[in-house]
Amino acid sequence: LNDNWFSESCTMWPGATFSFEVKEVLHDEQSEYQKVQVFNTTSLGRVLVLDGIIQCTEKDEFSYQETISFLPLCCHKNPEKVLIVGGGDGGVAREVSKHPQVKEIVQVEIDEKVIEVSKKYLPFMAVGFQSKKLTLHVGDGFKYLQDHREEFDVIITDSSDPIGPAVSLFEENYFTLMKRSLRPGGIVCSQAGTIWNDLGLVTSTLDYCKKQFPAASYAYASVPTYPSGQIGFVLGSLDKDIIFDTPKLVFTRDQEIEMKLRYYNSDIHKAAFVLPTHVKYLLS
Ligand code: AAT
Repeated sequence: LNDNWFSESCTMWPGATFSFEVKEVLHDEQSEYQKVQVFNTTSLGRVLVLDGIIQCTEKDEFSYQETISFLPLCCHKNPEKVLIVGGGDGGVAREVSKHPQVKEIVQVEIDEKVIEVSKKYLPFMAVGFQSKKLTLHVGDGFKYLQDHREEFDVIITDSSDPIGPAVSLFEENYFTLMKRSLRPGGIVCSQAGTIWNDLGLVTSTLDYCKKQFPAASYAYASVPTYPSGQIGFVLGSLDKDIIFDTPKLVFTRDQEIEMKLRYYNSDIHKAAFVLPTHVKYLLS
């Protein structure tokens, strides 16, 4: 903190940084896994920061949480049982629990402190933990998958960046484990960095996914407070004929309102897979 301004700096995107003005430090603590901070800010509402990296802001968290949830859910013909890895703020659980076909959600978050702090300071996301569909475990997502076979229709990896506890979630073995834990026709969707700052990470994650799944693709959403203003996702499917960019389930306007969707709709779904020329062929 310099003159009440916080700057997000990380070796993953050297030489440039995003900053915001802090009104109040609500929480600042080193957990067993990472430094956990929550700020109240002048223009972004409340902000969760882990090891110096912005995880979500009250202003734009919905675009990330809705996209990482509804891209895979709406590509699946009947996503009854869903696994969320990470997502300790509760935002993805909040979105997944809205989906009419989802009956059961299991979530595995490694850091109990993130859950506790989110319940206290970020109730607009932690409301997701109140879902009756949800069973929450504290533990390592990688280890959890080692003990679960053919159980889930969709696996969403809402992971922090590959520094610290999330490193294993970006390895090829993780995609092997996810594949084994899916039911027939299953789909995975993982946070996978951006084409602007992390092209190496995007290509390696997509390659691992392609090696394990007969169909794989990359999509992105705009999130102004993430590095480069966007975030990407790698999707993999056991169904080789899947068409990722056409949702199987299209929400009506009434459903959008009832589900309080602020970013995701069926046009956004299709657009999320449209890539700029300089990466279109590289990532196809
Ligand atoms: N909902 C958007 C916020 C996140 S949080 C990512 C979560 O993943 C954190 O709570 C972290 O504790 C958890 N996590 C990290 N490693 C593991 C693991 N091995 N098993 C289970 N949970 C884990 C995502 C922010 C993206 C930031 C982009 N720059």
